[in-house]
Amino acid sequence: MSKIQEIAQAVEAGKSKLIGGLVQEALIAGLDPVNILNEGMINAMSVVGEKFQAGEIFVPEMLVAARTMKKGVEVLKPKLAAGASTSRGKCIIGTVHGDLHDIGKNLVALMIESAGFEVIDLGVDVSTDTFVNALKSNPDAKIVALSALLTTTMPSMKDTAAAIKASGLSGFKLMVGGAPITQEFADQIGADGFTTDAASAAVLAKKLAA
Ligand code: B1M
Repeated sequence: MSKIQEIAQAVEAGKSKLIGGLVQEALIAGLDPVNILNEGMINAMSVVGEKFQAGEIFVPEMLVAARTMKKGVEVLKPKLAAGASTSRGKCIIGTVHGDLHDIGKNLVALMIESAGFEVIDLGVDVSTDTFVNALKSNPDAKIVALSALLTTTMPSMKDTAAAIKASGLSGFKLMVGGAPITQEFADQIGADGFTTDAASAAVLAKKLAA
């Protein structure tokens, strides 16, 4: 079994005590950190999602898989975020109200930070008021980034986008993403940009802030 397969299996099975060592071993063996993330951990989370949908596993198993992935990402972080500086301005990011998923949002935050932004991470289940207040407290923010993982929280994203527009604040760009989000939905809610993954989110943030 390859090291990547071992990592994927550890994430799927929620082996949180093993994951750090496995990721270290993969890095020492010279494997690409982005491959470890994508092929090892993100793919494993998709399998976890499929098993949940099929009723083969339940929320507690999803939770331990998520915890395991987070531990693995901690080990990868220094490799993924090399060269961070804060010269591109501020980015306010959060997962919208009602939504507790943060692994993807954290990866997006990490990549945007490593692209040179100062990231203000509001966390998960972030209310529209919290987003608007963060923007008021940081009128120099260049980017507001919204994440949603549930079809049921897409309306929260829409409400947040509407509240931000209604606040009359300006000088920033709004970008959105997350598994159920599409370019069509992003256009509908008036977002300035949409991407499907963390790496392209960082590229988009740079483009929007330029
Ligand atoms: Co949840 N969950 N979950 N879950 N969960 C999904 C999302 C689901 C698809 C699983 C499934 O059924 N197949 C499903 C949603 C179905 C739907 O709405 N269509 C689901 C469900 C139903 C639920 C609950 C309702 C289950 C329940 O309680 N009955 C519940 C909801 C809780 C809530 O939020 N209110 C729930 C709970 C949880 C846990 C708490 C147990 C846990 C989250 C732990 C955590 O995040 N700290 C969890 C997990 C782990 C998952 C899966 C298995 C994995 C998510 C993940 O971390 N993926 C997920 C299945 C799946 O994704 N295949 C599932 C890895 C991560 C790197 O990818 O988050 O997609 P992702 O992020 C990507 C892109 O989306 C993108 O870039 C990221 C990196 O490449 N991206 C952006 C994300 N944000 C972006 C922002 C951008 C740009 C790109 O710009 C701003």
